[in-house]
Amino acid sequence: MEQFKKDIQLGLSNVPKTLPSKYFYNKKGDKLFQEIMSMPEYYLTNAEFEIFSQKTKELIHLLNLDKERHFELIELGAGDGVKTIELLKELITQGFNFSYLPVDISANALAGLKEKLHIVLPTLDVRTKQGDYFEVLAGIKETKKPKVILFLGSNIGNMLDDKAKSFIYQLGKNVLPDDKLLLGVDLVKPKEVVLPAYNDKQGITKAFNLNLLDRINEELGADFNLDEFDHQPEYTEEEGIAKSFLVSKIHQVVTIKSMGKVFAFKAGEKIHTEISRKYNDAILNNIIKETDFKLKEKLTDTKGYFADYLLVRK
Ligand code: AVJ
Repeated sequence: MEQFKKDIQLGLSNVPKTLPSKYFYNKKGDKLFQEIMSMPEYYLTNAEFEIFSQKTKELIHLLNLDKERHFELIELGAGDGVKTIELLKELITQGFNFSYLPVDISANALAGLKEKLHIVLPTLDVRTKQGDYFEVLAGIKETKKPKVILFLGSNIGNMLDDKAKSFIYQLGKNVLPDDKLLLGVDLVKPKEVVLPAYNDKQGITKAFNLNLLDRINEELGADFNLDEFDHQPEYTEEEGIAKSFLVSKIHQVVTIKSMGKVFAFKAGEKIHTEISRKYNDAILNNIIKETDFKLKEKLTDTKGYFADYLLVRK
């Protein structure tokens, strides 16, 4: 709570104003994100699900695991686990010996995942961990077991490149020489495909973005009028970064009671709430060049929209 308050205070004092996207995921935000993943415009989930369901055996082969050795399958930002379950099932069928350690910022999502896994894969050893990615990094080192780290769904796309660099660098410092990282990323493509994914006709993404203000209202006693803000996504293929903004429709002053602060918004003033970076080999190679990892292989969907990159230690 204190951290939330600090982050909001800092973001709204920035010029231009920002709010951290990690705060999208409260109970209502989780539900809206579930809806986003099933929208026709949001191609990312289907594309990666296709890879996990159609290329499962190839994926397992690439991971080059030893059936005789117990390993840990750690998933950062596991969410509902729908894609991962495809992999988990096949690993079990093939007789691999492993534990599944899903990590997520949302305790709510983790509880749902645990319950689901208990039903569909009752023999699987599952150990959930709540926290943000950076918080759980150090804990990864605790065991000397071989590890496969999954970071799927283009979740890394919420980080600016410098942050992604330091994250993968840190990850490299916290794993053993044979450990692997499977990184699922959305690929750079024309705006005709990308923009609708962040600007759906039903307004689900808009509600997802606005929920951030609703959460500040509820948890910090603010008086944001959600009707006076618009959702505005931006993307150019040259830059390869989808950006989401909330735009104040009018000049207005918002009070955040628990902080004892007021924030003024000009008509047309934007709050930057999210980046969703898109990648290709060159962009990814630039991000990992100073880390212990190198690209080994990539699996893509038939449309070539999405890629799961296998990274191994240099
Ligand atoms: C969960 C971070 C991958 O950036 O595409 C979806 C979140 N935001 N629609 C993304 C999101 C708006 C999503 N990630």
